[in-house]
Amino acid sequence: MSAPLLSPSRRLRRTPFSDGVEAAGVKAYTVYNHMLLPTVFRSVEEDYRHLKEAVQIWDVACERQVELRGPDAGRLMQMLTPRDLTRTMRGQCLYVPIVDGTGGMLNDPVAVKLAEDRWWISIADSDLLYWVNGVAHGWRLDVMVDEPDVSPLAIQGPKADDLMARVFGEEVRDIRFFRFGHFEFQGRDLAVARSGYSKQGGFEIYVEGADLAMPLWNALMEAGADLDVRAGCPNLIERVEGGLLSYGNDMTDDNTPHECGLGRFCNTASAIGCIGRDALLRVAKEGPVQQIRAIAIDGPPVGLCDRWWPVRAGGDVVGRVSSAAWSPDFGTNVAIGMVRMTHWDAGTTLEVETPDGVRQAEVQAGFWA
Ligand code: THG
Repeated sequence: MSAPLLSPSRRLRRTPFSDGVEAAGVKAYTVYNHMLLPTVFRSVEEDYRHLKEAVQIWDVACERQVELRGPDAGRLMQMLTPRDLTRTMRGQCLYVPIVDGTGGMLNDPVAVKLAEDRWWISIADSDLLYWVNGVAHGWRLDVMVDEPDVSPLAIQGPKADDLMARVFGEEVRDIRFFRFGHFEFQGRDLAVARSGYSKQGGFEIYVEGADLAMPLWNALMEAGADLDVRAGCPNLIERVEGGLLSYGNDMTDDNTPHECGLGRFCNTASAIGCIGRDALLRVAKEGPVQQIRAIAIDGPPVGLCDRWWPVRAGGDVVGRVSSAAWSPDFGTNVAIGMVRMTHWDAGTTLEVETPDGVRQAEVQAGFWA
């Protein structure tokens, strides 16, 4: 049986790169921020191998930007996150948990500080714009909040530096991790950051203006022909190996940043103004009772995880698996799950209820890559 198709419509937004993605033979999409996000080009395993060996161009326009502009932009940004932003400089990107009044995760975006009075929040898959607008209005802040015409294009893989240098000049090699600089393409200024949703290294170009999208896509494809550049996309296997979390899959607004293992991105005590601060300070005293773990699942390749798979010990449910894939490089099924404190130590044996049967599994000391 073949999987049903998704019916296209205006509500399911195409991206400024969709023509290029389709010319490159995209085989499957998912929906992210009401927009198309490619998930497969050749096969998930072929795409994975190529990502680790060469360089890929990813249409991640679905990482929409929530722009904050105005005198209260910085104040608003700090209200949204328990990460202390006081020492953040223009030109920096920051991975920031966004929490509600109960300390529940609303999103886990990359915040981009363009100027003292101008930020982009490069969001994961949730309608964060409404929350941010609500906060701005509720507190009568002097700030404009909207979604500008900005579409990120990621260049990922070990040959990303070589490809980018050909299009933007040798100076791109000097961009540090999670920093960005301004680079020119066809006379227009673009923010180019060293970041991206893989552990293979690379860049993200914040393409301002949909009219620039296909010219840039084509320029990169032409410049990288001899580097075996291909269209690619965030790769399930590679991101699970690397422990990159997916909002809506691995965590929801029922989870605190600490449960998600994002405590290292929180400075709750000094994040004065953060809306969830009091709630997080209260739960921080006790510590989380469940937390994200890397889990190895025994046996042959598992199928796609499109619902939480119960995790048991003895007969008791002690957690859930939220993302899983067969890893060719590690020779096991790699997975991300939420596990109760009583069973979260490395080496603990678990049973995972997958759709094709119960599998033995083991809590890992850390992610694979
Ligand atoms: N880039 C941009 N926007 C994004 C993503 C991105 N929006 C959606 C989604 N991805 C948000 N989620 C993440 C998750 C992980 C990381 C970035 C965004 C990430 N984490 C690194 C890690 O965990 O190793 C580094 C974090 C750090 O050290 O600061 O990169 O990918 N623009």
